[in-house]
Amino acid sequence: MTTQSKNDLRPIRSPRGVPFLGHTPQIPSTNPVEYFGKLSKQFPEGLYGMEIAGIEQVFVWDPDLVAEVCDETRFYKQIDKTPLAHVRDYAGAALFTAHQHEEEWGMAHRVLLPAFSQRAMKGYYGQMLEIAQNLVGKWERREGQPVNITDDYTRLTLDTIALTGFGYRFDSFAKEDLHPFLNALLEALIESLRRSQELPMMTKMRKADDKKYRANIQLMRDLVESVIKERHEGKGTGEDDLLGLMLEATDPETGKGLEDDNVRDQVLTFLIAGHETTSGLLSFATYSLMRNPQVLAQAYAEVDRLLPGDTVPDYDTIMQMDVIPRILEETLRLWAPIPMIGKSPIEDTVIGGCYELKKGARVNLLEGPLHTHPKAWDRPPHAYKPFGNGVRACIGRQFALTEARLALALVLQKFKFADPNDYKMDVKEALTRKPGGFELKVRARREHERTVFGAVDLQTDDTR
Ligand code: MNH
Repeated sequence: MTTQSKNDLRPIRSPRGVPFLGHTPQIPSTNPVEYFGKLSKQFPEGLYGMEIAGIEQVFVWDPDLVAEVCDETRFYKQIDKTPLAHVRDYAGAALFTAHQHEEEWGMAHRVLLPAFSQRAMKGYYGQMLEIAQNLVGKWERREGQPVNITDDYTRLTLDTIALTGFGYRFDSFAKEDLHPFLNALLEALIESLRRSQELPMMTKMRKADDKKYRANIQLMRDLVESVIKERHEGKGTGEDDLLGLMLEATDPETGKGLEDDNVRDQVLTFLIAGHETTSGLLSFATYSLMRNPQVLAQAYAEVDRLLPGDTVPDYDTIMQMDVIPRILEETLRLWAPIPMIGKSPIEDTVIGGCYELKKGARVNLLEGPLHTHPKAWDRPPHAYKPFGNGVRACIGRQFALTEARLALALVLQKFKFADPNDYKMDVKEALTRKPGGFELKVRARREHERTVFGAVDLQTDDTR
């Protein structure tokens, strides 16, 4: 960057605030990111600043500004002063919430990366399929009754990461209620978010909430302890899943293994990060398909072509799909399950040639406004960030996409959906977002509803 004269600098504009209290009083206690997204419409320059709980924050979504913020020589993933600083109360220095400078991040990243290669996905596939078939089984038993789509996708994704990662069975489809772990997690996430938006003084005054928060954290840790204990007692070590790797592997760079407490925090992190977002993705995808019957018809046609009759999908078939992955990508564009990520400049810097950011300033990248910005169409590399950026981007991307492709393919092979209550999107934000109260009726597809492909059709592209 060339030297900047003071004259080139322009102030970052702000919505009107309250003297002394900044913008804190106007932040809604539910769905704050939705609110930040609405405010973006008032600032065509693609960024604005706000003071929340005494912290200056800058929100950016213009693709050119975002491209600068994604330059890892200038910006890093910010934990301090973000909700993640509070998520560390239970996720510690595990992958998601570790500071870039903490040794724990690099160690876990190096040890776990091989477990997330596309090749590794082939190894998890059988277990992914087993859980997806449990979902199908439940919906077959519920034929004609309303099912809570989001809750069932949550059962699916939680059971999948627990089984593939840790050999642990939640058996969520056998139970009427969601596992208590999920409620504890939801409440803890909401509390973390709330703490990041209020002055510490306010947090201290909410004694009962604090007690509840600690109890929720304890419940989650107890579960993780039992997952680890089961491994030590049962199958023993030597499994080549995530837990096996974390217990056994030494980091090539430091020559050390992961500490016990760190393994505990990683297991909890994977149970959280490995299910929340993918269930949101599947829920938003199903919602979007209900609203786009032509796309739904294309998805059915793809499934009927690749999985005729009762064909059980194998890994290669899932990888050959085209329409379903595009539906998932588009869903991630319009409904990114993690709607905002935090970055900070390593040194004082200037973005867009005129907006000054101080070292360590908190910069929030707004996914929704970024993904729908008119410039997004001709700025591809940095205009689509549903999995975050750089070394701190999602490690579980292939895992999520493999699991989601399979689940969507299987439910479309088997079911038709009906929306008798005309569901209106009601986003619920915790750290991730999901549709709230999303119910549909499901019923088995009949033979005549399946797309019929003749031998000729199979050889041409225009089978629709
Ligand atoms: Mn995931 C980081 C989105 C599925 C495990 N994930 C991130 C980030 C985003 C993200 C965005 C970066 C956050 C930040 O910068 O603060 N993740 C997703 C989405 C899906 C998803 C949209 C599904 C769709 N993630 C998964 C799955 C797993 C997983 C599945 C595990 C099996 N994600 C992680 C971990 C990190 C992460 C671990 C932290 C990586 C790191 O910082 O090194």
